[in-house]
Amino acid sequence: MYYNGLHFRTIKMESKFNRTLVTAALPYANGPVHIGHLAGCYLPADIYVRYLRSIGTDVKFICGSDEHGVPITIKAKKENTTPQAIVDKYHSIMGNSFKDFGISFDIYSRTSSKIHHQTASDFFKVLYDKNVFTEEITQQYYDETAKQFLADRYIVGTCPKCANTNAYGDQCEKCGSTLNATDLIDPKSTLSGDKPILKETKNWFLPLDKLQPKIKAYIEKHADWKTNVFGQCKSWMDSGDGLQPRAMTRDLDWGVKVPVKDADGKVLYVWFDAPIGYISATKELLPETWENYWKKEDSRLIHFIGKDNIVFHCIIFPAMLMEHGDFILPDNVPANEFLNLEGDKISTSRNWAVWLHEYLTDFEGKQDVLRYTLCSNAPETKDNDFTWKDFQTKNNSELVAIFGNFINRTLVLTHKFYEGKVPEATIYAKEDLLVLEELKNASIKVAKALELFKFREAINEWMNVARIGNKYLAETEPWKLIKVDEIRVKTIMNISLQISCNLAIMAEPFLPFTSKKLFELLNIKPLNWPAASKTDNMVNGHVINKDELLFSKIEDAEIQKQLEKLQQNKLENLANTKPIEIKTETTFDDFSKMDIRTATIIAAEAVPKTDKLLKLLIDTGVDKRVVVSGIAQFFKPENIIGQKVCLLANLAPRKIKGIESQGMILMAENSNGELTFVSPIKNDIENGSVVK
Ligand code: B3M
Ligand code: ZN
Repeated sequence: MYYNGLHFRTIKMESKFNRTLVTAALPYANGPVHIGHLAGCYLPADIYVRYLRSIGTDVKFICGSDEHGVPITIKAKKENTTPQAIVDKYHSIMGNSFKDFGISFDIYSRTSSKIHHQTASDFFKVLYDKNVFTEEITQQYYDETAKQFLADRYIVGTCPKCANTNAYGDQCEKCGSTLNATDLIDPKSTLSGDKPILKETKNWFLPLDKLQPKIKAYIEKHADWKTNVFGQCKSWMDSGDGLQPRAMTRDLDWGVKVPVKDADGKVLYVWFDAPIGYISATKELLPETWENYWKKEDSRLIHFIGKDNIVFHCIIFPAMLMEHGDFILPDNVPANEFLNLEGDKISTSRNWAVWLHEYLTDFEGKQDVLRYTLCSNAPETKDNDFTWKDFQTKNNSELVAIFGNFINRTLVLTHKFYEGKVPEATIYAKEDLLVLEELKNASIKVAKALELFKFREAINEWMNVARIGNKYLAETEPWKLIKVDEIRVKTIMNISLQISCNLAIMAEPFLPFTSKKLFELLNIKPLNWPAASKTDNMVNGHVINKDELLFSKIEDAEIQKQLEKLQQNKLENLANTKPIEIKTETTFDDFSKMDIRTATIIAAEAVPKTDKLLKLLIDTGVDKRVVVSGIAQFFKPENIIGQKVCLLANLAPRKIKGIESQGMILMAENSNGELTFVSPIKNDIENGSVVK
């Protein structure tokens, strides 16, 4: 990292790249934006881009709505409307939220646009013509009433591994197993409720297995990626059988039509078309010059995403780009982990979220407070928690008490002593020179952290400048000194104004609204980053504007209101959860085939390499046997020893993770999916008693 007189650049950026394309994941247009989205990728991407603009990089910032795929069609069904109506509604809500929070995309496009359909279709055609895909005929579930093939999420059935009756066609959320739809016992279509039939269908697969060596070489060149990203890529390739072919087309009617023969009723897989959305949006933004950003080796491509999108951006999309041949590959993919809310996973369906549009009604004009909190607490290396209490502390003890306080004292004193005119610094004392030195270094420290995608560190270094300023004022006490040494006070106030100005420059990527306001208070045009290494931006005699507070205290009552709102959502959510439907009729004979006994858990341990499974040793009164149970999320092994249970004792034994499970313990599950033991009330009832 060095300073070349104009820009700060890392050696890498300076030597190789002349322009940068930054993308932020295209959010599904199926709901409004919440703080998890913002913290996960839009805020860090925006900070990075604003910084690059400020140092003079040729940069474009690309985003848009992801309007295809099952998430959209499912939402449409839920709201009883068409997919098009859903994407129209949310595309505009989301776009507005981003704008309101200062996310400075150069374009916010959408994948339902004509230009995108054309671009994605052409891209597929190139790979098809190059014989990249393998054609495979597979058996897929088909709903004869709804007359359509069923995507994985449209099929529910019983999990073959844990007997959960609500497992999806791709995954059982209870035991965490990855499934194929055809693994499900008793599959049902969620469209009609009917039992689907199996029907042959042809799809086109990207042979990631064959491409693995190339992809591996690409990943290994990027050991500089964030450890969470690099590690995940490596483990995808190194574990099990490595990469597997993946279908790039789907039997669905919502999406980009597959542009080849014999492909009626098929669309591109949403994860094939969505990343191409970055290309189409660039084309839309720059019809003449878009290719410079995508096809020239001196261009740098950076994808900001959340951790659940890593495989698509680091493996599948690069593989597509490689096979196409005309494009550069992503140079970095700085993915964040997840943000939780008050100790619980953010969830749209459970309404456990802070929605940006609601935040703005409650905290009008306070976008930067949220930006500050989310950045200084970003889930950069691990999942992190947003709490309203912490939000209040960040505002009151940092933005108000440190930054706001320093600026306010500087502006007020400048008006009081000099009628708002910047005083001249004449003689510098040792402590002045030290502060000026720290000020110059700060812009390098912040820049370096930003260039390494360390946004928490960067914003903290920025706040440190205000800390330095406060300490300087506290130690020199110009309000007292004015009576005895007017000359010296001029120097002190001049330096304080220089610090204020540099704070405004460096605030711009993080807190753009505040930066703008501070420049207005200082009565100067916004300056770019290189000026932050100078200490004479505020010119002698220049008149600043009347002081105004940049931040105000947030009271306990406001925080309480937010907490109550969340609590209310939780209650409403509980009230709205539908009772689980009664299964179809059965007979007494069927019931009496089941041998259910009271029993006791006498030993328990976690099954290695799983999150969900416990291996239990059960005393049935008749024998002692091993049962593998998917309850590890709810119970610690050490807490359930001695627990009385009911055991289905004549269930056919099954191997789970290599362990033979001989029976199943009965659990009650509430509508939130929480489990509790079904246990005889009389605790000393002997083991082996028959439940009937
Ligand atoms: N829409 C997934 C998501 O919103 C997906 C990202 C696409 S990026 C090309 O998390
Ligand atoms: Zn399961």
